[in-house]
Amino acid sequence: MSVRQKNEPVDGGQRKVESLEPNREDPTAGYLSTEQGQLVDDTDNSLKVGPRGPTLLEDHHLREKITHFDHERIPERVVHARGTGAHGFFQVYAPMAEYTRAAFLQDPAVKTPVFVRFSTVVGSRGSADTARDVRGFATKFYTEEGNFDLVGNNIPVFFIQDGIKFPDLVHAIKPEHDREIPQASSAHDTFWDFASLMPESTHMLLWILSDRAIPRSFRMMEGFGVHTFRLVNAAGKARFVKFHWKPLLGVHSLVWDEAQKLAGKDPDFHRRDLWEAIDKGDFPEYELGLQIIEESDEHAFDFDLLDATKLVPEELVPVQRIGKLTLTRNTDDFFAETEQVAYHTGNIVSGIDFSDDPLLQVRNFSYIDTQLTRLGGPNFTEIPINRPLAPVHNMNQDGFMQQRIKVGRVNYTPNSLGGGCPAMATMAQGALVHYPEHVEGTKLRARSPSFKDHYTQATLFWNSQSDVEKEHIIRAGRFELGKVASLDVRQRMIDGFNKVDHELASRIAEGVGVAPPPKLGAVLRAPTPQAAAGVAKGKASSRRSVDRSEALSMAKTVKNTIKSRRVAILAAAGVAGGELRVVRAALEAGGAHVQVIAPHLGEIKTAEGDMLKVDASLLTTASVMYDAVFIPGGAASVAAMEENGGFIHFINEAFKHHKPIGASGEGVDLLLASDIQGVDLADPQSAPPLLTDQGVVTTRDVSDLDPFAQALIASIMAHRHWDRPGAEAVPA
Ligand code: HDE
Repeated sequence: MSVRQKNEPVDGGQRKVESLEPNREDPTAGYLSTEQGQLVDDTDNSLKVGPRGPTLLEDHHLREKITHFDHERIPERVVHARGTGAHGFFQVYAPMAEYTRAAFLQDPAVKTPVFVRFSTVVGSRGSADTARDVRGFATKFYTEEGNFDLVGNNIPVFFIQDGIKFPDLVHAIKPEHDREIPQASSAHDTFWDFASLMPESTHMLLWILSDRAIPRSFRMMEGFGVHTFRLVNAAGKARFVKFHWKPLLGVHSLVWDEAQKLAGKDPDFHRRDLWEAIDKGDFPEYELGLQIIEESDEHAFDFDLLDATKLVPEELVPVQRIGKLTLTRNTDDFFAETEQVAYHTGNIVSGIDFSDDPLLQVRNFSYIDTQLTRLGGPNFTEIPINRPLAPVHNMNQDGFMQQRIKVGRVNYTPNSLGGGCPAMATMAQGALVHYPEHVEGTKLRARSPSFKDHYTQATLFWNSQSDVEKEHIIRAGRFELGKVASLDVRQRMIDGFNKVDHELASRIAEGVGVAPPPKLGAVLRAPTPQAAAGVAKGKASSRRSVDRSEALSMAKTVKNTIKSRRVAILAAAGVAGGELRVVRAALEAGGAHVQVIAPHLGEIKTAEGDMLKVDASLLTTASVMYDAVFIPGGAASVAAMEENGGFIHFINEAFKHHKPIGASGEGVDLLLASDIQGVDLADPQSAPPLLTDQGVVTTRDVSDLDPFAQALIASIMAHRHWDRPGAEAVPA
């Protein structure tokens, strides 16, 4: 597109601004104007006395432009400051009337619009996406009965049981107060000091140390409502419910070394991944899952349903998948949409209700309160991204930035001058009538005894992990505590882990200069009798629990697709263009996104003599940005890459991060020149022509590359190949 000349508006000089949707506008349409609508003749030079100044105060356009700029920032979120959002829709699979009267969960033909914001918790707005952290997964459903916000995380439990501890938790985990170090990291003294004194956080700590805290993509992580909520049907019958999001691409993670490197190479890794996926039409999909629990089963488990440090094992209450969320549209205006969206756990619709979880109860106060500061006043509900699609009629008025112009004299109820309106709705008409829960008790500051077992589910999580996942938890523990200067804190935390599992604690201890703890007898880890009594209300024999839960491990997640996986093809001048194209076509047919990486941008000449477009220069990219790598043959190409440490490093790193690697023809020689070890590579002398070993696929025979491409695809589906003893030895 040619650059438009000054005084040449795209719309031919019409001052009408095309509205794409209400509240959306195209700033490039028409002539440049001030906020007051006056046309501007020059926005490049301030008004001066003579060309060398001084500048005049009467330059209204200048002052307005600078003033507006000066006020562009609003306070970032206290937590979850770093995030990214997308639009989409939700559709239920079948009417859910048996369980809930919520209108948006009845008709499979209805597409309810949603806006989802994913986030990290600890870092500030400009921090890196790949920090070890919980991810926020907040969904605003714009239902016909008003907005329902499911403000969840990608981890099903939380650090604390009572919201009154939230400021302490957040103060401890954020950068340390006196020095504002470290950014977006829990690996520091104040966090582990707090955590080691808060046994209730133990279960969550295990999740945080696991690979769940370093997701590969927002598109490949689960979501959880965390708290127990209620579903209530039209007859008023209530059941408890836990909300889940299940990603159709499966649950996949990065490795920690990769996550740290990405924080430098591409701090926007997750944001970019989501944007590009939606842009390319790879719409992220998640099924909404419900665990429904009869009220009569409130005390049937060996934990309290109101305790947010506990999950309901899927083996005890299966997750029913009842509908699907699809993200289909990127934002037009990051600030107006992602930054200004205001989620609130209190935003529910008729048929969905709260439980008495003391964490949820505090959240129901906090979210609206925080918006008053963040968005500057009570009218944030009128900002387009927050406005419900359902009509709004009420007597709220005035305040900063009021957008509505309310007509008439009547601004109170009851009234007769306004005909008694607006009228009150009934439950049958969709009014948000709260579940009439019966409550009674003594006013006191206390924690229920049924909340006191802090270790059983931490041990359940640990026992449910695969060996590889356990190893990653141990290493993460060594990293986190390894950054803690205080020996007392490290010691106390090892003692805490010892109550979860002796091997876990001893192995972390080994890495952080703490003496291995003694093995504890089972009795020390069991819930106190008081706790057990509190849960079961005297019926201990009926309490349900499990020792292992497969759903808590990522090992058996979905591994049947390469859709949207990023594959790097390494090439230089003289590359075997035929090999490259055949394999690329097969990968793209499977839905992968393939990029040719060469020493420079532009084009390279293939061995066949034609020109091949380069997608990225080696300088601007890195193996950590890709899921897999393929090296086609071409003697000159491979010789050039052998001379370039950058390509060798690329391969070393991909191997170290357990990624699928493919090489054909002379491409195998580049693998031989790298530092990868412990795998068999196709060798013209001794090995079979096509060889797959620990996710490394090689062939010398390039006459028919189809079997090779299929083997590489299978390797990419597996996501990571953990069974590589040589990976740790690779210098990268
Ligand atoms: Fe939040 N949380 N939170 N939180 N939270 C906020 O609200 C709070 C908790 C979660 O993308 C804040 O608008 C308290 C659990 C998400 O905009 C704030 C407590 C879970 C987001 C707040 C919790 C969450 C927030 C900051 C303990 C998982 C980002 C800015 C009682 C179920 C939403 C804002 C977005 C954001 C308070 C605990 C999830 C300060 C007091 C548990 C996904 O209001």
